[in-house]
Amino acid sequence: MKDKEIENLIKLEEKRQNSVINLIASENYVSKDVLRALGSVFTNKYAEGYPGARYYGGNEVVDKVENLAKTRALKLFIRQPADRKKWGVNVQPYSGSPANFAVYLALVPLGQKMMGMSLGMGGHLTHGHKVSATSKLWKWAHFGVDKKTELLDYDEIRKMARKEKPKLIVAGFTAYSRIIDFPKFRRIADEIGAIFMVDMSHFAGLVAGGVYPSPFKYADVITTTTHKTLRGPRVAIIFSKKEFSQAIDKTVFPGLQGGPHANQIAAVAVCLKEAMSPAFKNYAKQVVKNARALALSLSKRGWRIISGGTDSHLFLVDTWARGLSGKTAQELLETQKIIVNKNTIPYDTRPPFDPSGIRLGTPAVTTQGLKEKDMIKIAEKIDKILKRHANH
Ligand code: DSN
Repeated sequence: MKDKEIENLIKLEEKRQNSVINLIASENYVSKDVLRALGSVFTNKYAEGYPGARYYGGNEVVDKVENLAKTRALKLFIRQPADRKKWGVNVQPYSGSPANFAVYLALVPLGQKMMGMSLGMGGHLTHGHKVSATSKLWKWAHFGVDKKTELLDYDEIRKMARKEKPKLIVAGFTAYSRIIDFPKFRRIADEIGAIFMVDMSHFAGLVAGGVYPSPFKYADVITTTTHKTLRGPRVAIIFSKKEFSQAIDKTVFPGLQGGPHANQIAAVAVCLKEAMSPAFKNYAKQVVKNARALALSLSKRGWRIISGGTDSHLFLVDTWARGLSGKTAQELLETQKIIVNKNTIPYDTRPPFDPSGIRLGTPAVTTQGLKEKDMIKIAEKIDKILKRHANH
């Protein structure tokens, strides 16, 4: 590179990424092929519109890329070709937040009510958190987890849905480690005539790998980012039942966005193909095995795991139970090159910038080839660093 300052910073970040144990649940390491597509000449091209109907000339190649990404997205997540015909897919959202925003704008009149998991209990900013624009433009009802089991309580969710009558229910999480019962959510949505949306951003790679239930039989709309367990670039995909697809497409473009990022779409196509491979299925399996091994090893060393374990790629540790705030735990671990993020735990009494827990995830370390025996070593290391500062 001619720009030595940036080249140097890229090298430094490469070095940093290779020298740490990365347990951030929403991060991963993409393949060289995904990087190649991201850094390709597709970044030069404007392509407002959709394949075959663009506002700029010269899109014959970009059309092929976008169509390929769409075909691969449907093929990866929907086994039966006949079922694929029932779904539309949009690969243009710049990221997860605009994807969710586009769905709401397309399907729920402004000012109406939606329902989702609160951020503090494990949901997401765009599921109506108070500082998100989603809560300024729509009303929200929020469910959490049961105080004792720390699991979703479907009877409570049903009661809330019947009382609040939201137009749309969103199921998805950034910090809930258990399997979501999609059939139950579907039944609740049907009882009140609500649209059922799943935000599978965190666990999309696990669904693709067959180690987490697929929401496709139950949801009306499914959004996902592509850079977490799916191990692709930082964009998003919206799947929707055909009856909703036209409204969603119009909302993504021209409603919310201008030109799609063709280099990102090319990179998504690459990651979707990679996720169809047997190697990816093994990867997804190992991600969950590793998360379980790490949670179990920490639990054996006296660290309280929220809900007692995990069925996915992540889990929360209640560090405050031993007198360490999440922020302190994060900082202590970082001094020893273990990277995690502080996180609220259900019913947290501490503030979000210094909450009671940390979130750990295994997508990135599994990409690096680590297995259960390595998780035990990481747990030992975490324990050694934290217990010196714990109150018991
Ligand atoms: N910020 C992401 C996460 O870390 O889970 C979700 O958007």
